[in-house]
Amino acid sequence: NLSLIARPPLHPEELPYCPETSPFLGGPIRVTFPPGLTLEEIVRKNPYVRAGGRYQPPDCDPLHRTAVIIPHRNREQHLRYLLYFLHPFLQRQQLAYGIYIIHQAGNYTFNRAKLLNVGFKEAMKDEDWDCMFFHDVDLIPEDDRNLYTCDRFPKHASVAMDKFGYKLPYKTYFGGVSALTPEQYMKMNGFPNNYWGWGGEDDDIAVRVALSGMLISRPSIRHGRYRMIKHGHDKGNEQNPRRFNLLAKTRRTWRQDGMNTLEYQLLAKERLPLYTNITAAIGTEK
Ligand code: UDH
Ligand code: NGS
Repeated sequence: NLSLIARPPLHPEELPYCPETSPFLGGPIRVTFPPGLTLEEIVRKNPYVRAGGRYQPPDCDPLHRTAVIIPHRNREQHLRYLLYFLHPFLQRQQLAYGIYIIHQAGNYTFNRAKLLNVGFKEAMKDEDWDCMFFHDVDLIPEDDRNLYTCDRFPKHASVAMDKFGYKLPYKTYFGGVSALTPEQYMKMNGFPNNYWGWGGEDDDIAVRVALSGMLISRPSIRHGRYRMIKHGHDKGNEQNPRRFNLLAKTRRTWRQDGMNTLEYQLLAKERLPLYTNITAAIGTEK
């Protein structure tokens, strides 16, 4: 029956698949920071976003399901700006997505990589995501052709940040925004749990990618552009003096520290209008 074969593929709810390239992409985005922005305003501007910061294209069956994991403590204003730009950005890409904020409880030294491990674990309990975006709260993407989908290899997305003159600061830089499939993530045993304070954890992650036999994939320098919201050093995230020693040992430690040794206490998981808010107690340095 030819008429059946010729019809676009339908999923059970009778929607056609979304196209390979979204018709809604607009390219470069003018990123400025409107004063007095409120969460209510962002909610109003994104009527299709559901509780927990979840979205599905209304008129097509998405080809990709992406969770965005954002480590967070005490950066409420940055968070508002990121949500303001990120929700419409992801919708223009016709993705099914969910946004997760991983909040470190207490005042102990910040641990970005461990929070990302917590985010991975908690997001995967919700849904069979096919791509995880690990996203600093202060980086706003400036071009929607920078697709929030995963590649054959772990992807480093923030290749052109304004603060580095829109180029990589060094060849193996893996900080800012990166994306892995759950398979890639598990293959490298997730991220390290033992980097407390600023610096080095992103380099450790890049080393893990290589040690587990993978390469790094990157968008083009034209598309992977980000504007960083200017800020000073955070209290509670001082430079980690141990980072160089830890990095020197990654080859010996990556199989013994990571997803397979992750321990934390989930204090709250709230489905807020624009994101799922996860609060975790992640302990202290041994
Ligand atoms: N983060 C928080 N709260 C903190 C610390 C870090 O939410 O107290 C998160 C946040 O998502 C941030 C990410 O962790 O984007 C990375 O931390 P960072 O922004 O401190 O790292 P970055 O390298 O900045 O961007 C370091 C301070 C640079 C000061 C420059 C002064 N001119
Ligand atoms: C490297 C850090 C990275 C950091 C990068 C950019 O030196 O964690 O600088 O820093 N590695 C070590 O400290 C071992 S930035 O210019 O954003 O402050 O991401």
